[in-house]
Amino acid sequence: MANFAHLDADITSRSRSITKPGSYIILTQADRVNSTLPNWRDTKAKIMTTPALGAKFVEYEMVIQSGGGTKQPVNDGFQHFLFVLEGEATFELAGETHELIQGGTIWLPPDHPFTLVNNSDAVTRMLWLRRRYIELEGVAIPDPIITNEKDVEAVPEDTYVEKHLIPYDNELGYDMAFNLLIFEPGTHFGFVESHIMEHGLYMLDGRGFYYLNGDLIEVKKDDYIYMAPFCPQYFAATGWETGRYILYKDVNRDYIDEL
Ligand code: UGY
Ligand code: MN
Repeated sequence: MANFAHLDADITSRSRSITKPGSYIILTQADRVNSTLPNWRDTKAKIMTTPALGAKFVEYEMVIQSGGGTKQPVNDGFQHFLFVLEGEATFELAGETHELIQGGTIWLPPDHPFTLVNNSDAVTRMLWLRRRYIELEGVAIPDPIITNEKDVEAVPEDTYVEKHLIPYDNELGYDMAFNLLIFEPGTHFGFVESHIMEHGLYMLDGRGFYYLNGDLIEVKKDDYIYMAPFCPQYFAATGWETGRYILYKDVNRDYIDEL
């Protein structure tokens, strides 16, 4: 008989994932499952959101082994956001190489083929989001962004601070935001939000309570949350550590294309 002794069978305390389509999902790291993506070698993709949930984007946690990465340039016509959760990666765009470390942040407009390889000895984990770009007549498509969250200034936002990793506030060319929200323990939102924008949320540090559409759920580092449009949402940071999460949302468009 196979020996499963190394696996934790404590299902009730281990599984905290919830799926409420049309509302939200919580997908914990322990409950995520590996997929193989055809264009990636020695890499497992944990697919966290797709249109199967009603979402307009696809988001992955990519786990890239030493020597792993893209087999051929990613050239799919979508816009891309990449963020280094852990480890290092060599990113190549238009013949230029960039060495990414933890916190490395990339935004690419459509039609900017890139490669990404883990040349280090350790595993690299990345967040990757792909979405169709919505062009605006008369507004130029912005250039790629290659930075690190550590170099982005935090701005005050109600009861917490946040870093706008994509500078969408002053630039209609961007139709997505990726903000890094930072909460001191004990701080919380000033109100329960409900809005048209979808969210993909990855907990980077700390813990807290998320109120989602009537449910109050404890969340912590490495949990993932998808929030559908108009899912009422509220966060309160608990624990002893500063809480941080990175949050996708759609911005700067008026949704009439969907009529
Ligand atoms: O900007 C936002 O929509 C953000 N305050 N929402 C969230 O963190 N759930
Ligand atoms: Mn929100």
